Order: sequence, then C-alpha cells, then structure tokens
Amino acid sequence: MPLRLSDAFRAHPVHLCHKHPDFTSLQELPDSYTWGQLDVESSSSYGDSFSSESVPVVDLSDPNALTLVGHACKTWGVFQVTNHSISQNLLDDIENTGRSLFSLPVQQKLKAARSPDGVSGYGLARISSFFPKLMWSEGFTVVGSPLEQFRQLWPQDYGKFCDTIEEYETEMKKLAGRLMWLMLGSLGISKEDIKWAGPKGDLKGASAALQLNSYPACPDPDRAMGLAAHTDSTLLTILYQNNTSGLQVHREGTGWVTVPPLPGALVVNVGDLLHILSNGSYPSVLHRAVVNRTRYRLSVAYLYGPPGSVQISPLSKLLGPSRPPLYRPVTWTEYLGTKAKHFNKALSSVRLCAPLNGLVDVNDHNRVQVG
Ligand SMILES: O=C(O)CCC(=O)C(=O)O
Repeated sequence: MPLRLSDAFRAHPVHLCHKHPDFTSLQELPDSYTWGQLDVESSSSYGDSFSSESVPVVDLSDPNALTLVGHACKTWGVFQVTNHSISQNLLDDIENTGRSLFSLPVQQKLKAARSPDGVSGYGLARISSFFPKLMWSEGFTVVGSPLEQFRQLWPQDYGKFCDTIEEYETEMKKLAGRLMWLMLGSLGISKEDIKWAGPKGDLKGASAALQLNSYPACPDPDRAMGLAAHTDSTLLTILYQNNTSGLQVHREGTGWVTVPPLPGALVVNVGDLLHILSNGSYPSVLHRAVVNRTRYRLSVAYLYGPPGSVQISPLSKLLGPSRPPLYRPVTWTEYLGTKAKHFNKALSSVRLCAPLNGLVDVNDHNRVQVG
C-alpha cells in the first residue's frame, strides 16, 4: 500500500497527451473541445449575493464565525471568506506567478510537463482521462518545492517565483488549519478528538498540493468546458480566483450556481475526506469551471488533507445507535487511488450503508450529469 501522496499518483499513472494548442490563435472551437450545450440551470452574481441561492460569505473576524461556517458547510459545502489574513500583496504575487507561467511559449511549458506517474508539473487536468473531450484549460501542480520544474521554465529568475510559492504554501497551511478547526468545531469536535493533529492541534503533519489553473478566453464558451464537474479528494480546498467568474457549484434542487469573485475573498469548499469525517453532515460539493468569451481566468487551489497514511473515518463523537458510520476508514493515499479509478463514484465506493433517514446521500453524484 503506498504511503506517500506522490506514491498514490505513481501507482495510478494517467497517460495524457500534453500537446496543447496555442489557445490564443484559435478562432473557432475545435471538435475535440466541443462538449455540447452546457446545462446552466441557475446562476448568481454580485447583485443577488444575499439571496438564499448565493454561496454564503463569512467574515472570519465575526464573533459568530464558528456558527456561520458550520451552517455554510452543512447547507452548501462551500463558502467564501473575507478577513482571512492572507495579504492582498501575496494574492497579487501568486496571480502574477500564474500569469507569467501560463504566458510562456508552449514548448517552454512542456519542459516542465508532469510525467504520467508524477504529480508535479505542467499539463492537462488529471481528470481529463475520464472524458472524451478536452477541457479549455491548462494546469500546473506543485507538491512540495517547485524548484526542479521552475528551473526549467525560468532558467534565470526561477528564485523569486519559488519564494512566492513557498510563502503562499506557508500562509495557506495556517489558514487551512484555522478553517479546519472552525469546520470541525461547529460539529462539536475538539483538538483532542483528532489524534494526528498533534498535542497542540497544530496539524503539522497535514499534506497539501497547489493547483494553478489557466482558462484562456474561448471563442464558443457555451459549448466548451474549463474544468469538468468533480469533487475534491481533500479535507478542504481554498481557492483564489482572479476577477473573472467561472467557478460553479452544484446545489440539489437548484442546479449550477456561480460563485462570483469578490475582491480579496477566498472560496473554501468541503472535500470528500471531510465529508467522511463528518459522517455525511458536510457535503463535498460538486463543482466545475466554465469559460468566458473575452476574459482570461486564473485560479489557484490549495488542496489540503491529512498525512497520507492516517486512517480517516467518521468521527466517533458524531455516531450513535441511530447514526451508524456511513463510510469505511480510508487513508488519503488509498482514497486518491480510488478516485483515480472511480472518479466521481469514489465516495460511494467507500460507503458502508445508505443514510438511515431514507434520504438520498447528497453526494451521490452518479445522479448529476458531470459532463
Ligand atoms: O478554477 C476553478 O474555479 C476550479 C478549480 C478546481 O476545481 C480545481 O483545481 O480542482
């Protein structure tokens, strides 16, 4: 059984052809990128950001933040945060790093291409292998130090870009820990309940990956897909998006809801492992990225999880005679392997039984059209 995160990817190689066209030169959508009309059932924008169909926004300096976060996790599985303590300068720096990276010539980017059994580097989204059509995006994954790849990309000035990534990862790790305790705290879970968090609850052993996504302007955005619908295998994900909208989350009974970029805000979503820990109380939200006819979009996802070899299972405090565990124990490394094989059916593949109340599991994404 693989023990490290990178081993899970090595055990499940994804053979993708990383030949990207020069997106900017295409006047028409090639057939290989044509998905058909996207189902846009609902959307929200700045104007109705307080309606009940808008993703909640939580001010982390609010004395009620714990309750607000808990409510957002339960009802949406996703929320935006403000007053999160990540400086605007650092957000600008990470955006500039992404823009510099993706604006390099294709041949240069391919020097840092992700290998089939690797995790770090440039390339198509790993989930591409599940779809017959290509996505209108490019990605770059960082696990640990990006030094090796960045040297290939910028032989002269890789240092400053490495510094930005390192600072971003450090700050994100702190924020992710804080969010994790808010999310768990609102379920009545304390630091003593999570053994791998360490005696002070500092979650030092947590693992993470950084995913930079680039979505060029697209000549036919209604028939193209930036990133197909998926849930994250994480505990939680923190997403920075530039000022172009594109992220959509799926809500039962409503459909696809746009998460509008709010200046300075970050998007936080529940991942599959937190869904398991919470015994299904916090839904791992299905999300996707759509593209824009005239505007360039960039996003940076901080994918946060437990140490690769720790068993994650529904927390015993949340169980009882009428609340049996809905999922079997699984390590993040094992789960990544399951996800690589079963994609959006991974969560149901580790489920032990259906919820007792007879309701359909909110995360049975087999019922949602993901393409
Ligand atoms: O670009 C986005 O808004 C979504 C990114 C995402 O879902 C991912 O990187 O897994």
